[in-house]
Amino acid sequence: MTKHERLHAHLETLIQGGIGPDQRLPPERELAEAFGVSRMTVRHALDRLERERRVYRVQGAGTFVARPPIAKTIELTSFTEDMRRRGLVPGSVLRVFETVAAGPEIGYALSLSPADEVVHVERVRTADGIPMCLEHAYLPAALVPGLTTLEGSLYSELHRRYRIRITHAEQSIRATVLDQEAAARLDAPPFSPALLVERTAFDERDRPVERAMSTYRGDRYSFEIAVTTAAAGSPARAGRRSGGE
Ligand code: 16G
Repeated sequence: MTKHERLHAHLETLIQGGIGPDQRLPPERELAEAFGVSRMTVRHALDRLERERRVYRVQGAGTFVARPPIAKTIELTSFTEDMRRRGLVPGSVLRVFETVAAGPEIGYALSLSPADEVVHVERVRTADGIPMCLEHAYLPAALVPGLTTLEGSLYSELHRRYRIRITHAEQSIRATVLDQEAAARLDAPPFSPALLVERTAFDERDRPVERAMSTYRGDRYSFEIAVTTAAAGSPARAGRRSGGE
């Protein structure tokens, strides 16, 4: 092993567990002496680690081991869980509960024929009593026999009553404006900005269970998605949603 390689191997060992995150690496001078290389060589090695975000430097204090990135995927949560995690009290105002024909679009999303029946639930979702989101959810009626109304969490009810657990979803988010009806329900000015989230949710057997359109007030909700470079070695997607005032 050359001196450079020994220095590199030593730094790797330190970073990968020799010393913990946010702990300081030995000073450049000390490393240079210990490995019989110039300080410039040590600096180049540290520069590279810094570019890879495995260490960070603090002016006048030294070089520290970076925390490994938190590998979080975009979490699939219900509105109820989402709000509780933020310390807000979730609520719902049920506007519509009906059984209707799926029609072409909902039918397509749920792998049903347009004439098949779906349960349509329209709710205004609130956090600490404040309207956050207007939600239309459509479920194949055949999957939820006997469901005639809904109080509380839809996902809890699906699990409690029908043993259906939503495990994954396809989701899109886009900008929109509130039409007059949505604005009235969300207590917002008409044509104010909003986020439309469309979701098709599946259970563990990969059956489409729900097609939902959730319209969030643009001033009360944001989606945060953390992205990392491939070099950071973590999944490219991570995220969380934030809500509240
Ligand atoms: C979320 C889902 C919605 C689902 C609801 C169930 C999005 C964009 N939408 O709002 O599809 O119906 O949760 O919430 O994430 P619940 O279990 O509290 O009724």
